[in-house]
Amino acid sequence: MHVRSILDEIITHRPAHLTLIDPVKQSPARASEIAENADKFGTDGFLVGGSSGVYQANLSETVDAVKRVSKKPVIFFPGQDKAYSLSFDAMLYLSLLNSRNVKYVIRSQAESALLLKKLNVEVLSTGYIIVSPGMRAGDVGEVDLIRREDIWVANGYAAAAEMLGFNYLYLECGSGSPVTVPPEMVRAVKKTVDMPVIVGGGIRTAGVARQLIAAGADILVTGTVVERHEYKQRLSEIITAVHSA
Ligand code: 1GP
Repeated sequence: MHVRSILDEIITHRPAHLTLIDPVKQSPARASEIAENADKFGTDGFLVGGSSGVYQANLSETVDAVKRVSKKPVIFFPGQDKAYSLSFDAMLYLSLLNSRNVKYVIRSQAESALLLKKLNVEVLSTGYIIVSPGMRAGDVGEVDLIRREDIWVANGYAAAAEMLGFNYLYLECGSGSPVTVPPEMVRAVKKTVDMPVIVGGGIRTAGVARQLIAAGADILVTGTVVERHEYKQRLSEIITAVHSA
């Protein structure tokens, strides 16, 4: 499976939805159940990973649990921990552009690049920028958060990401955030760059998903929604809103 072609083909027709499953947040059995339902509701793929607490065992068991119930792409979402599974279809190859720590910008990528190349892992090269409040991703990534009103700063990072040749731009405001990336920031960034824009953090309702899609987001990521006991209706409404935009 060539994940970039699959995603890019989808987003030439309509926006896409990815379901984020953090291995720390539930058992593999529960991850399987979530993935099965998300697949049924029409999600376009899965991101598996989290900021911290991800180890070889919980990561591999969660990827395998998702793979057992869905044929859609399963993509690694790396955090600060060193763990990987060969069952992934691709890896979100993130450079955290507004980190103060060069480790998250390029150094840890340089440490793993030769191995990933040798293993022929498909990487989705992604400029990752974190907007306030940033939550745990902002803390762990030692980020100089982009303030919500600083649209021109976001635009600068976006233009730099495009000129540096990243395939995707990811605007994040942190898992569990009470707010999303401001739609006006997404709109401004989409006017500046001609590249797919992924938006995540704080998306909990179909209405909010619709606003971000109307602003031009190509791919929305939701995670916290599926960590709730009663997630099915919410998830299905969000996916329908993304697809019917
Ligand atoms: C992925 O951090 C997001 O970009 C997920 O955020 O958990 O708030 O949906 P939520």
